[in-house]
Amino acid sequence: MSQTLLQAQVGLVMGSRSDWETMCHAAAQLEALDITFEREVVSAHRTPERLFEYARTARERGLKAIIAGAGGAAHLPGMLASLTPLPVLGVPVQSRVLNGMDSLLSIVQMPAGVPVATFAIGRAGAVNAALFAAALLAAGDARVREALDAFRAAQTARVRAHPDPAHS
Ligand code: RP5
Repeated sequence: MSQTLLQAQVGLVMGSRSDWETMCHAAAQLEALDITFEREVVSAHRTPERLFEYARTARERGLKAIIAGAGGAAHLPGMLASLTPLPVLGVPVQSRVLNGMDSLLSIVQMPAGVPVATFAIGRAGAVNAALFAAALLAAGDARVREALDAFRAAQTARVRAHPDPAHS
């Protein structure tokens, strides 16, 4: 279980509780790789001071990367990136009205100098953000590197074992 009292390696934040339906997939992927993380709601608009506090203390608290999911006017990842030197991985949550295109464009169109690594809208983006965070950690952590290699090998083996799409 990676949501733990152990030192968190990754911060997993989202703009609203309603984003959990998407961001739980990032949490599940981090857990599968045995990467420790902390998770919480931090809203750029509803709790701006909490956002500042979270971002400004993130590095000294030992985080190595932050995965931030938000929908609509999705300013959370960009604001975090403006306040911390840590890598920020943005996940556009699929919004009800504009299907997540608003989230995607809000997150991806950062000005030069303040990068946010932006992923696909919805579940795929959440899973891939977790895998990308793992790849960042793997550079300096052999345990994560092995977990990531094992994940890749198992994924490939599953496809090879079940090539017929009509039969499991
Ligand atoms: C954003 O507004 C959140 O990230 C969420 O995706 C969206 C809607 O939030 P709720 O109204 O569901 O709380 O800040």
